[in-house]
Amino acid sequence: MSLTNLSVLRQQLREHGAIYVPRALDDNSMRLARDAYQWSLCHPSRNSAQFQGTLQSPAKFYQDLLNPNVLVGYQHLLDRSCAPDVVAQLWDSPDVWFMYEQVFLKEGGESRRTPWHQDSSYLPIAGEKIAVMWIAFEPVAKEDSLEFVRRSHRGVLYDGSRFDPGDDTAPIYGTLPRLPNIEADRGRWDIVSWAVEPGDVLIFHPAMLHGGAPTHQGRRRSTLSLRFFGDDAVYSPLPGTARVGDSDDPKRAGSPFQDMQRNLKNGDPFRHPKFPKVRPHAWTRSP
Ligand SMILES: O=C(O)CCC(=O)C(=O)O
Repeated sequence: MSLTNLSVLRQQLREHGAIYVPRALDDNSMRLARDAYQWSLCHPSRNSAQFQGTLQSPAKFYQDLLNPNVLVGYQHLLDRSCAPDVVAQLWDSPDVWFMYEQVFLKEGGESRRTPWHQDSSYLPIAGEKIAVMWIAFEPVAKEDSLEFVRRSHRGVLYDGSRFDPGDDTAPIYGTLPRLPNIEADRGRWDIVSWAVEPGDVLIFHPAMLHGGAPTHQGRRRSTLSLRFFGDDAVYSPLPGTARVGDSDDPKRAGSPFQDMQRNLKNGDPFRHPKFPKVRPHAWTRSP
């Protein structure tokens, strides 16, 4: 597997923070990705959530992430698909660790947007070699796709979004700058998006401001986000936020992030036995 225009893709990922990679995943990799996605739907974790469609519509907007048994359902994908190799090529670096998965399903009418946010607002990790791979299982038109504010990974780290149906910018911590209302003033922002076909992927740095378009009547959007990190990733607790990894956050209790909060200090290599090294193929997998 080798990517075309690799040097351009590498440069754009570094500078713009998000790229479209056509035909990144071959048929076998897509089959493994579908199997993993189905496994997630069949094995909801306690992090799974059903968001309201819009305030007016009952459409489905389901997500799940960080399943503690993910390696049962995702082992073949991580081991035998080319997804980690794509990331290794883009980083020009052989070492790739898997952090966690996230599945989204929007269908059944007018679903709400995925609010603008940065994944980094939820994650105690810093580094250049961190990537989210967004894989869509149906063709997605540009206007129905994931959107990004170009170069925002070099800008402000905003507070997380609570995904409050009444206010996309409602903060989770109150200690970081509040998210701007990008939807209210889209012209002010350098927004990019791409149409994708199954096999194409979007890859972005988790500090990128991004948001997902709504889906409409008769449409379904099922997507899988895989999060990887590389050898420069360090533990970096979020400034002024006690919540990530806190024991009083039920979703995080017992999660690798909670262990890290106890055992790592700022700047330590970002490592945990639940985040296995997937390339080169020397698995250090925990049961
Ligand atoms: O697919 C979506 O609507 C949102 C995806 C997303 O926010 C992510 O993968 O981080």
